[in-house]
Amino acid sequence: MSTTPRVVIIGAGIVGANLADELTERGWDRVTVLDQGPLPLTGGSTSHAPGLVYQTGPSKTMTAFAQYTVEKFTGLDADGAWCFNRVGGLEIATTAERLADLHRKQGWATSWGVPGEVVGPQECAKLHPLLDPDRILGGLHTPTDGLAKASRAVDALARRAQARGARFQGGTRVVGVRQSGGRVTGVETTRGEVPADIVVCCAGFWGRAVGAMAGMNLPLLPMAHQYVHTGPLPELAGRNDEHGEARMPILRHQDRDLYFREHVDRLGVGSYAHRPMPVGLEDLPRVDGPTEASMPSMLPFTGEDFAESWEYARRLLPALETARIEDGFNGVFSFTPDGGPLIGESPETAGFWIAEAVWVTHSAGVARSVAQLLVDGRSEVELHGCDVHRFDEIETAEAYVEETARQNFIEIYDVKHPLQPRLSPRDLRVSPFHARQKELGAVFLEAHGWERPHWYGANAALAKELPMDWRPPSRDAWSGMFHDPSVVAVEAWRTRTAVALYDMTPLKRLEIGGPGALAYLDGLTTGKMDKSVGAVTYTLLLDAAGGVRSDITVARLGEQEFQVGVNGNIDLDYFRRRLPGDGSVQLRDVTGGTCCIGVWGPLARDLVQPLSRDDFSHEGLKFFRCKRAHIAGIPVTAMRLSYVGELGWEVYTSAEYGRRLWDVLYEAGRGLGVVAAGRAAFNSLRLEKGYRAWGTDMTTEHDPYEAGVGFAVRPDKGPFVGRDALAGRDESTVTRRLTCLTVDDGRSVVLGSEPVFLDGDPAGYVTSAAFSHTLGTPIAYAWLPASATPGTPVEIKYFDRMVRATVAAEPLVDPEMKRIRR
Ligand code: FAD
Ligand code: THG
Repeated sequence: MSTTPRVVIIGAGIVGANLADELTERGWDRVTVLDQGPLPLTGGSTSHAPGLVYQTGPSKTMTAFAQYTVEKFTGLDADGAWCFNRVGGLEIATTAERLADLHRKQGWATSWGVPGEVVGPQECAKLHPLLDPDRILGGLHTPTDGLAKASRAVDALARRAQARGARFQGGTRVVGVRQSGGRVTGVETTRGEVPADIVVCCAGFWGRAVGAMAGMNLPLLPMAHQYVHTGPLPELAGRNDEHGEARMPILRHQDRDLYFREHVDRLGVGSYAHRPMPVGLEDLPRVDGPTEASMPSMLPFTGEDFAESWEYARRLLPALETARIEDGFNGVFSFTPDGGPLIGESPETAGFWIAEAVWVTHSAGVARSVAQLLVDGRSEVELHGCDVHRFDEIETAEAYVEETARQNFIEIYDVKHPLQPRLSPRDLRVSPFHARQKELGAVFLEAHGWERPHWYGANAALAKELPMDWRPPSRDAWSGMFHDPSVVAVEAWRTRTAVALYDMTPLKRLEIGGPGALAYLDGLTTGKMDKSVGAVTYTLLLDAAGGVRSDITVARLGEQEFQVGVNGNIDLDYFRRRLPGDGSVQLRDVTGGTCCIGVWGPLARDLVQPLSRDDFSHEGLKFFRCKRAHIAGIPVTAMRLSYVGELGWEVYTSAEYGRRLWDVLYEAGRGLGVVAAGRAAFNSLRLEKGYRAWGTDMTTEHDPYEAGVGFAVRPDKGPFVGRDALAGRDESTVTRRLTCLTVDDGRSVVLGSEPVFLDGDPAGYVTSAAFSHTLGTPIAYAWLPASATPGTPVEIKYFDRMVRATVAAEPLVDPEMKRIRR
């Protein structure tokens, strides 16, 4: 009798079937897959998915998911019939902007290990003979992309899982989730109760309803998307047999939001060009027995929404001029606020998991990661961009989800700049300094609903005062978007030579207190926590394999009172679910009720000390110490640290004093040359100083020694999560490293995710990059083999151009810490 946990999977679509396969492969054989629809064609999104698999995207993780889907489905068949047909992928450009973007995408492909090359119009037409080469400028050809036969793969996966002991049961709707003492115990269904130790919701676009049964508020919106089949095309006659279905690459025409595939002698055409069409679950067609032409996830075709797309399709593919649309439908699937999937465990009901908003493309990869999370406690592919807990509460509100998901639909194929802000909804969360920031002409970008000044227009007036060696070179249009080089130069210059105010309010901070707090923090972090009151510690959260889950700061404000600066809601969720059951530790997110100004620069002390009777001298408040104090009568907590690498403090106060604190500092700073400074300068300065940004520079895929934060690990302090996994590793054993680069020509700024070449071969990728105003040259950090030591020449591929760079010793600015510790 097996003793592995009893798992119920809700939903037998491509995600549920893959998960049953992955779990049973790992020896978990007590798996029951329930679906409200009949098997194997349940009537969910998978039942009608045309199955185009394009692997490459901006996200390394999503690309890795897709790569695994291709690999797995290539080795899968149902009675000899294929589950993956490697016809290749082709994305064509009809505008210069798109062609440039395909080069950028080719860079991602290289960074993440997908073969691909940008080819000319003639080559495109050779690959896809229906294309008229005169109507296109070129294309990105990715030979390992292709078609997944999703419904057949479900069948094949289900059979394989069943052979290993899994049970699949159709016609069974889950209507409730059972729990006891905060743990899931089973599900209620239309055919009775099914006990379970673990329940995984793979209910596709029904996910919001199923999640709600366990108290989860999933940020997911079902929307319709149009797909049609043409009638038979003479040009395709005799090309494909029924079995093979297709030979030409799957085709994308993103300038018109269209994609194409062959269905034997017909074409299928999908469009994202139409208006967003959110779907209420109550509006789904009621179908008794789903067929390929009629199922709950297929709404009636609204031809008028497709009319324009059809015209553009005909313009691209002349063969369509004599063709007609034979049938079409409005198919339903899931959208989220940032387009990513939703993976994770309920915060309230332990053992209730979700794997939602997943495309066929990523399905096997997501399922493998979920299986690894359940069986091993850790996914080999890092998941922070997929974690359901990455959203703050405001981002899960229904109105927010509806608006942002609609916008994602509209922008799905747009050329998107990495800094491009959403236009709406905005002004959801503002710091107490917001009115002042607006007066100073702040240009705001948004993150998790927060308005964050990127730079301040008012500082443009100081550009003429910039010393010659601080004047930045001009930039190419792309790297210069959402940027103002000379204003950012002013803000960086004043930070390094005078003093600047940075709004640090959006940085999430937690209050952790109680008799058990010290031991609790000690067990979860890599650093020594039992320091004197007033100590601040830069420390890491690791996973069980020693991967970096986060880097945080822990300030000991009292014997049993800590303020913890974290990287986002994932950290809050992590701390919350590890609270001891005995109530000895309390945890509170105090971000919204408080605010923070980073007061940084060589004149920071000249600014703050005259405003306070408390001692802000080097001796009175040393580096990485904190204390409660008053500034101009305002009660504050001052922490002596600086992510930009200058003398100064993070000054915290409660929200109602924020504006006064800002005004007092700004007024008193006038004679010292104070400026308000934004995130653009901030990012450049922190990179010069070598400070890592978690999620961008390092994730759970990296250990602290590789990431260059090994100094924060104290293996001798006693047990903590991840310690044993690091045994025997240190800086000298690493085979890859987060590496600092300077750009040779002094002017080519890259943005991140570009591939880096060593001796002519792709060897890694850029994480963060910026123009270093202090050095007067662009800089970047990149993951590279450890053999790339300082002085090694490398090349960064930026669009279609090779940018020469050199590995540098880091940090580039103030390695001796003279600026900070004085
Ligand atoms: P589903 O396949 O919907 O499975 C969820 C299952 O859960 C359903 O079978 C449902 O019956 C069951 N269920 C729900 N609630 C309950 C309950 N309470 N009790 C029991 N069972 C329940 N993706 C690609 O990668 N490439 C493409 O080319 C592509 N093209 C698409 C074209 C169209 C027109 C559409 C609409 C989608 C397309 N997609 C594509 C997206 C893709 O189809 C979906 O993302 C994917 O199929 C979702 O799989 P799933 O297993 O999560 O959901
Ligand atoms: N401020 C606070 N908390 C934070 C951040 C912050 N938590 C999340 C994130 N940012 C953490 N990142 C860093 C990175 C580097 C430093 C601080 C926070 C830093 N490092 C010193 C160094 O490497 O020189 C540490 C020196 C030491 O350990 O003594 O300052 O911005 N509150």
